[in-house]
Amino acid sequence: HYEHQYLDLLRRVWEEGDERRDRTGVGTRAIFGPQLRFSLADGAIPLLTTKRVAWKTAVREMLWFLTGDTNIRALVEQKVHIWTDWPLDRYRRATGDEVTRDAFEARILSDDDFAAEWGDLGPVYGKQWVDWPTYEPAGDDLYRRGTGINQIAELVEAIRTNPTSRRLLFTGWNVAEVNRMALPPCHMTYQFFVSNGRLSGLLWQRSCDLGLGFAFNAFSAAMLVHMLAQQCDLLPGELVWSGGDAHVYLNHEHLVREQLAREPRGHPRLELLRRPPSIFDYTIDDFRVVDYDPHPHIAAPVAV
Ligand code: UFP
Repeated sequence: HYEHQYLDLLRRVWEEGDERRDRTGVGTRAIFGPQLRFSLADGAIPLLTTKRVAWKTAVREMLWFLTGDTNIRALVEQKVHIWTDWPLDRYRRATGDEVTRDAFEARILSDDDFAAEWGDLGPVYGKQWVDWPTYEPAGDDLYRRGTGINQIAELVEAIRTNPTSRRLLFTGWNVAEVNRMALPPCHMTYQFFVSNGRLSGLLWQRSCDLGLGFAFNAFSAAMLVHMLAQQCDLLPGELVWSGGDAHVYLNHEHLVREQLAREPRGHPRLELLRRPPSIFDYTIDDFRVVDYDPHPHIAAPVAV
């Protein structure tokens, strides 16, 4: 079963990882540079079955990235809460107001000015993916803003017209702007490879929270390969997931023990119900996962 690769990695990091302090203060055990491979043939997708994963949340997030939006408001409108903790933390620190998450989100939805000031995450994924900023010389050491680069549109065009290119990639890691992001990209660089009519993708994830992040990141990356393959008249090939710092937070011990005690079950498949006119035109209703019968969800705290 494809999921054993993940479970083996989880076990290895927990048993053999280097225990260390991390940025969040929670503490992790970590190893460096693991790689996992998942087939995407016939709708296959690396969706974990040893716990229920809210895959629709991952779809909504991916579609939000593709719009270029960097404000949490559009996510909160769809009841997606995964990005709220960072702006909430910033707001609490800046104002001393110990507002609850629910009250903060309610205000993001009801108050335009508040959402603009406190809901923005800085130039995170969406901005870099579809509107990477450029600058043009405007005389005397002055520069003016040029037209942004849509890396995703260029990628689709390149896969279609130059499938053997070794430059089929996009990245969220804008060196000049990482300091202004609420969270620098974790799933930072994606590369693609076309062979025998199949499109494969490689994700380089510099930092991976194996207990929480991985389930989403692997599903999202696989889903993106399925979408790109559909748009480029190719079949999906493989997802290669490459981690940099692959870690388990010390307060996720219950999750590790519970998940390792469970057996993977079934092979869920992703169905794209429609072929939209472009990679930017998918909606949540275009995605269906079938044969997904996972073990129950396991709650675990997010390290902010
Ligand atoms: N993280 C993920 N996947 C994501 C995401 C965050 O695993 O998509 F946005 C985790 C990795 C790490 C933390 O535990 O969030 C980011 O912290 P740092 O920037 O210090 O690596």
